[in-house]
Amino acid sequence: MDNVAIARVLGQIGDLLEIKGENPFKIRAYRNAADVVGHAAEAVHQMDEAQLRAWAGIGKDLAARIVEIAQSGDCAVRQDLLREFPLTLLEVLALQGVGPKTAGRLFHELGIRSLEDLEAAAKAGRIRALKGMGAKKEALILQALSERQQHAGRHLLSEATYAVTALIEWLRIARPDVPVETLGSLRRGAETCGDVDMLAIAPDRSILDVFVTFPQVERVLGNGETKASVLLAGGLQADLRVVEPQERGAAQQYFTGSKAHNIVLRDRALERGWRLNEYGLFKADDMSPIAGETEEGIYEALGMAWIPPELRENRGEIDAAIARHLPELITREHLRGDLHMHTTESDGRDSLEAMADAAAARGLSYIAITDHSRALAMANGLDETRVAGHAARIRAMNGVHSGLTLLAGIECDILPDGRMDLSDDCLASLDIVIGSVHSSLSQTDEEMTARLIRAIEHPSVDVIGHPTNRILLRRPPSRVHIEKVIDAAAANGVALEINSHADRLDLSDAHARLARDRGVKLIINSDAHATGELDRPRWGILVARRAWLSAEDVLNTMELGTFRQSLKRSRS
Ligand code: DGT
Ligand code: CA
Ligand code: CA
Ligand code: ZN
Repeated sequence: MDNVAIARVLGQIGDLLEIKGENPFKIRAYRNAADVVGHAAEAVHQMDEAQLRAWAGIGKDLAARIVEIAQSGDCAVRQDLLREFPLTLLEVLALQGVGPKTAGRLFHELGIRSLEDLEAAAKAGRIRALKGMGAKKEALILQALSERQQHAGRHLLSEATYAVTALIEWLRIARPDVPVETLGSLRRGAETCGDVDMLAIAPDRSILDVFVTFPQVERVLGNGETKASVLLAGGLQADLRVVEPQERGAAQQYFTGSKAHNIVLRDRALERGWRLNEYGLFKADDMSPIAGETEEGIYEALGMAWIPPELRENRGEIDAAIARHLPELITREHLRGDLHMHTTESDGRDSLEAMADAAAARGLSYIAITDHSRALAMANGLDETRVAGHAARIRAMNGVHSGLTLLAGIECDILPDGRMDLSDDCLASLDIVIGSVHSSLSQTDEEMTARLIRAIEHPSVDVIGHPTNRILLRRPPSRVHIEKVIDAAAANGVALEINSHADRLDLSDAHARLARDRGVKLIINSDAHATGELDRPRWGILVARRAWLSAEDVLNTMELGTFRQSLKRSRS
């Protein structure tokens, strides 16, 4: 089991203990263990109890539990708890506005075991009858249920990727001779995915039997001659198809999609008297094969260049491929800097020194430390005095790592009326300023648009962070007239962020493409709150590629000198 999967089981135990009303220290111990394991750089399944006990907060018992989970996928403590509470109660707990106390009461007092039970009870008005709940709470639960319904069955790109990485590793260990790859929305880098489509290239179906025995399989949905389907822990469905080498390209092309892209290609084949399907490209009259072993062969036969998967959405890529004018897409290797990260000075988990070490280890040539400003009191945001001290410490770190430059920055709150949370002098004294909205998210679109434009017009704001504030599958983007914001950014030389936090991916691919088309530069940032999160730009890069961006569209691909000259503060 990989660290994320082990952390999920530990987190579930913490949740179940809390529903049960167990000792808070015990609950906290499991939550802490989930956090530590989930963020660990080492593969926990390769560690023994003694090594685990060296970690803060992991005692003898907990270390034994973790080893048990890593080896078997489960542990006796969790099984005991599941005899008391159904696993589906955790879905009730995960609902916006339902804490462990509420979940426990719903279970004990109303016999609610699942989301279905909860919906029935809320609709029948039985929740308001509980002491201290009321009609308002009941309405909130119904609203949370309907929001959940809209996202039902979709998963974050990052979560699906972690699950599939572990699954592919499982297959590789058992059958190193069989190539396995991921297709569908995951290969296209889409921000969420419905199910995972996988392909194995093999002469027979035997790998399917390895696939269905993956320890994180919760239920086998089917295991046939050429395809098997499973439901993984966390509710993600994965399909594995087996094809022979001569069909590989056709299967890759077909199951990568998107459906809209495939339909246009299929029509192009039909116009030529050909057939295109998951087995190959054929002449319609005698079904003799034209292409199918490679994707390139299929695209070339249809008169166009091979198209990167991220572009396959029928948004102009087919005409561009025919004209041989596809963009040279940005890659991870182009990124030289990361301009948005937090330290223990505000709400980060790691120190300034640790963040700099980690950035240097990743080969970055410049970073900006951008802790929160005072309006985010919850995050221990900085006032002007603390900003000055912190900036001095950041700048004093220059020279510690040869090849890494640290910029003193801030992620300054944009107040509800569009003013900045820190004084003009303070902001002007820094190397880079990100302006971000973190409060009053439910403003009207007039208010939010005016608020962002006022920030964009501030002389010291260089970047707008996570411009729409969406949380994927949880919170819709704020209401904002995005084209007006983009045009204001273009007019003022302000860059817009692609925030790589897998829950955010904000700007979205469509908005980032629009911004580029209107002359705005983008910056791909990690928004890391811990050293491990400096790897997040892998998700932001996918957004940028889906937005058709090249390296020159993204400021932090530039050398430090050019980068700094491109910021608004040095242009005016
Ligand atoms: P998802 O799973 O909702 O995130 O999105 P996809 O794109 O992975 O869609 P999925 O899993 O339903 O199917 C995988 C690919 O298979 C899809 O992108 C294109 C291809 N495909 C599926 N159904 C059809 C179809 O009816 N016609 C054509 N031409 N292609 C299809
Ligand atoms: Ca899929
Ligand atoms: Ca599928
Ligand atoms: Zn932020």
